[in-house]
Amino acid sequence: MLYPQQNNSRNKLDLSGIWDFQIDPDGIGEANGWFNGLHNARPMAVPGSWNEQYEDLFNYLSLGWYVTSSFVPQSWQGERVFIRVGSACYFGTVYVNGVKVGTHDGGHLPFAFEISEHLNWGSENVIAISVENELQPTRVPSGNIQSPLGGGMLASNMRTTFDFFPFAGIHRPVILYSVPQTHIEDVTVVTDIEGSDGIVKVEVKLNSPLTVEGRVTLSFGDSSVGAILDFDDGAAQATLYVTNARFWSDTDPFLYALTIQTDDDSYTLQVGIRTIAVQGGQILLNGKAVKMNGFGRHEDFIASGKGLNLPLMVKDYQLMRWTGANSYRTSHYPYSEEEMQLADREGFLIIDEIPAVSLQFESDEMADARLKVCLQQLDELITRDKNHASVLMWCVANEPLPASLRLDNLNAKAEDPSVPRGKKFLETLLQRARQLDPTRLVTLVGVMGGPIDWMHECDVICLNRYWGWYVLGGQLPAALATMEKELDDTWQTFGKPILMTEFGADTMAGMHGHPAVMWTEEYQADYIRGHLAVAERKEFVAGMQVWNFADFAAVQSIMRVGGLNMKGVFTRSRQPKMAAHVLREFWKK
Ligand code: BDP
Repeated sequence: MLYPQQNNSRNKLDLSGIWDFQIDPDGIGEANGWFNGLHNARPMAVPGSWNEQYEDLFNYLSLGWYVTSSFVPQSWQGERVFIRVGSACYFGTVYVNGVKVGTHDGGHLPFAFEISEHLNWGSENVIAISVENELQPTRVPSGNIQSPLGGGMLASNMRTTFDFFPFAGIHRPVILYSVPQTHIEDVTVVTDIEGSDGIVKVEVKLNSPLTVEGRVTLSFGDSSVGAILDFDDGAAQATLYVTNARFWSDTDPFLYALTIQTDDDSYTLQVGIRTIAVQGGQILLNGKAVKMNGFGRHEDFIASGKGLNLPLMVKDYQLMRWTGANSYRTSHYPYSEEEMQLADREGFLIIDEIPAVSLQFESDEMADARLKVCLQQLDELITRDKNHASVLMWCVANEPLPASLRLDNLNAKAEDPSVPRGKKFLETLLQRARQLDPTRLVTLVGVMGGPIDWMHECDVICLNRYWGWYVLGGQLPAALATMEKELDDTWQTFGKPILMTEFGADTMAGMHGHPAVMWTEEYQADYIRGHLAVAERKEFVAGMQVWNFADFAAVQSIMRVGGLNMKGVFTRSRQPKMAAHVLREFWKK
């Protein structure tokens, strides 16, 4: 799905701003024509979650209506016009001038509907979007089911299965865009390396099965290489050779501009030439071993919730660089497209994850329903992000949970029917990811005590481990020894690169202790120093990703002080804890 852009053949109108908003807990809005205007509206920022914009909406997850109006220029008439929503959590319905134009299931991914037939050209148009984020067992991520890890510990007032606040609303820009009647519908770019030369393979699809000629050009400074695109049945391929190419990497994120030109349309993408592979215990970027050091993160901030927040995004990249990080995982859902563009430009190595956090497989029926959702999410994610140089890996799940998992007895799961059911489910996703994109690595992130048998199809073994926090808390020497042994055993089992995708300790900024006890800044610093020191001795550890970059909103519970998960090395307002300096000591060397 191409990101909208403005050029001579295309137009783009960003509807970000203050919209009218009204909650609809009884679901009466549609019958009463709320799509034409709200009778009791209050202002609401788009993009943004509604929960932290008003106290009374903090815990509200049911239906809410957004209405605005937009002038569509006369000059757009004759073009095809679409409305595109970057993300609505969880279910969105779009109306234009009173007509329902489409619905979309699932958060964190974009969707678009053609609205050409419903527009008033050269005048105002009423745009309405209703959104609800009810926690439901068959949604992904799921809510309102029992978690094997004990729902009450992580979530008291909202029954999530996952450990972050279920922010609701329109989280990313709503855009009106126009394209020509015959237009470029999709572009797929795959790059390769031969010696010092770069190879750029381009596939282009038009929206109609035409036999026409177009052109593709790759430019860098004053030079360019190009090729003819011979469209047959609306599809064309070309291969470009770049002698002495400048390869994209975390240390030199060089991007070329790739432009597709047809008689009617043109589209430009930023392209990095790079390869990605694994060999033994190493991840190879452009044939050379690279470590993916950094963080698990969240899209989360005061007031904006999960809404796109551009200054915050720039600041977070600067802070990550300050620690020496070069990588992160989009835990636990796809991040904004703007964020992926910045990762390309700044040279961050991304593990790109669908919203499949804390999947459960308690029955065939439930597993089938969730698998359907996950397959759609994977499809949508790969369609959206396949051309980003920064994306090295697709991650199909975070901490899928066997029904019998218990943190106090990590081995008790013989005869658990959710184990084979889960294996089939996860392997289906891994295979689908590989089939949709054979050029990238595929993985899933395993929970402590989860079946390692679920990971055989992964290219990289991703482990979330809390030795020294949830298990062996306050006993760092024993915790680190157990962690080291587990790493060695896992390497023996798989012979594949291992990434620690989570390890961390809740820490109240400003709390100190000597000796270092749990929750103090000293404990978190020692905990992270200990983990990084072990990892340094293991060549097969291909990266360490601390949980978490910053403190983030979780659901209220006895485990989350002030409703926050405090495992950040930065506070929620982005001030460093002692541990952030420890990261610099290791990653800036
Ligand atoms: C892991 C989850 C993550 C949690 C973290 C924690 O993947 O979402 O926030 O633990 O407990 O299990 O802090």
